[in-house]
Amino acid sequence: MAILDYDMVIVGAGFAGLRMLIEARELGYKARVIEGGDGIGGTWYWNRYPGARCDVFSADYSYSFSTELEQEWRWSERYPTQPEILRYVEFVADKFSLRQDITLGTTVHGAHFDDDRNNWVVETSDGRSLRCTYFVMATGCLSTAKLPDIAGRDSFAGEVYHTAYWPQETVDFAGKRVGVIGTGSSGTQLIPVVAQQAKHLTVFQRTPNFSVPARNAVITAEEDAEIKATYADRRAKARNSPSGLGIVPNKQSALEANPTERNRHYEHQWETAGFGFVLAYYDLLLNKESNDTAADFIRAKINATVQDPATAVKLAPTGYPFGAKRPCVDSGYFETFNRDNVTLVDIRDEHLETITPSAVATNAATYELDVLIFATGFDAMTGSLLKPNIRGRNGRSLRDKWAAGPITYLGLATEGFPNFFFITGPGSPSLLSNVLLSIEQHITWLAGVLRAGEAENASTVEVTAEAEADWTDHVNVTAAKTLYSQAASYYMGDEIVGKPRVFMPYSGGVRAFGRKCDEIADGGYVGFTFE
Ligand code: N01
Repeated sequence: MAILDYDMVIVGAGFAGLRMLIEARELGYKARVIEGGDGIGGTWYWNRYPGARCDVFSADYSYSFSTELEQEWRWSERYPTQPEILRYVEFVADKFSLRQDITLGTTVHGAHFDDDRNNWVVETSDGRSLRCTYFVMATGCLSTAKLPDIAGRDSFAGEVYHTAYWPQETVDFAGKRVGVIGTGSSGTQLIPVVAQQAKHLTVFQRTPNFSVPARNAVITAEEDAEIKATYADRRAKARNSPSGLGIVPNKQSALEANPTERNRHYEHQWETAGFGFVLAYYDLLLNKESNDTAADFIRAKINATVQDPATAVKLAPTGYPFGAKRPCVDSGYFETFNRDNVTLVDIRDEHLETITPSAVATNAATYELDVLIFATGFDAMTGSLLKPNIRGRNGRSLRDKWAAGPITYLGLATEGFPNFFFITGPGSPSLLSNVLLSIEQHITWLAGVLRAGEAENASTVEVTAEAEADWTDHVNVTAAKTLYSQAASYYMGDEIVGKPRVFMPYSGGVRAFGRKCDEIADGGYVGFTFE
């Protein structure tokens, strides 16, 4: 008999890892969380760049498992800042005494399934090997930051930052020439804040993004009381909605509304909906002609906001449907380009050639800088799952198995890797949903799988090749009905040169996904083997 260190080892102390730890305790397991950072919070520990906040309503981007927690915590804004979310995570960790089961500052290099003993050996950066029954990667979908492959990248001698590895100390931009490469959600949040402080800001944009206004606001005492009185309803609505945001999509097609009505509706959504703008009509992501109406509306807004016509043209997204690449939710992004101290460089016109010790150079000009910020995103969805060398039955590596793209059952498990699970992995609604809701759904459902395994005295829980092939096929068929493949995006693996081009998240929505999971559970966890 092998001696087990833990029943479960969980990688990552972000929202998913902490929630998994709470569930593991409920299951009666001895569990350990291994976290690479020197603090808990995952995404919200690392991404502390100026302007960082969530674009999901705070009350929805919160745990639902404890009514006491819901009643005790008071959110101050609709869209909470990174420091507020981190305070929430710390509050949860203290309230539920989680810290004693978390090891910080330690990464997992690799893990292998021991075929003889039916358990996992997890290798950590402090040289230890932890033996456990269940191995769970709760590493998040956007946690392996990506640096661009630009000649001379590492030669810059000034201050260099990546939004996803922002230092703890305040960065002072006053009197400095700052360059930002990247205009996704992180860049879009950071740019307006840096522009207010820097002597000059140069933004290097490759693909213009669709962005809708956040319309953030303080949550008043009355609103807080209302939120607290209606949490149960709110959660039910969220679970019953496609995105997990509780927004009921408009049942009308954009093409059914006449242009005046449609414009009025878009105006209303623009003022109130934030990310929900994408649900203004049910078919915006299904029909290109419908999508064009929303895309045209947003382009007109950009044009009306940005004073310099040439800059407005550069900022207007074209060539891909609205929503097919993750839209941004901003606070004063387009207005920032009306400032005298901000320059937009469109690197589709001016090819970005090299980074030197003091500048970023294109084929047209050299931009001298004191500070260079990479807002260049992540190796999404599979990056963190494939970083450690994970080997399943007979030493087969996950990297080999997923060489042509991830194959999973429900985004939770993969055949040949018994007792191994990942939270909001490829094949689950993950990045297309309110990820907090998806995390909790995945974890509570996984608990049901594990209980079923225990009821059968099984030493391994594994998915079948047939179940994962069918599910992966369903994920592809569902995505093929949408416009998602018409954009180069991290949903499709386009963010990394050479990454297989497959659509990774499940686009059928959290409601359909939840129902499918319930159906599988009711059928006795069809697609799993318990041995
Ligand atoms: O990363 P991104 P992000 N040369 O991949 C550019 C979540 N999030 O950190 O579009 C030049 O979106 C790249 O250009 P292109 C949210 O899910 C949420 O901003 O590939 N440029 C793009 O402009 C979000 O979607 C919140 O052509 C290069 C940018 O870098 C996700 O995290 C806040 C380049 C990367 O954008 C990721 O956002 C922040 C190169 N070689 C983040 N390589 C909220 O909740 C990349 N780029 C609000």
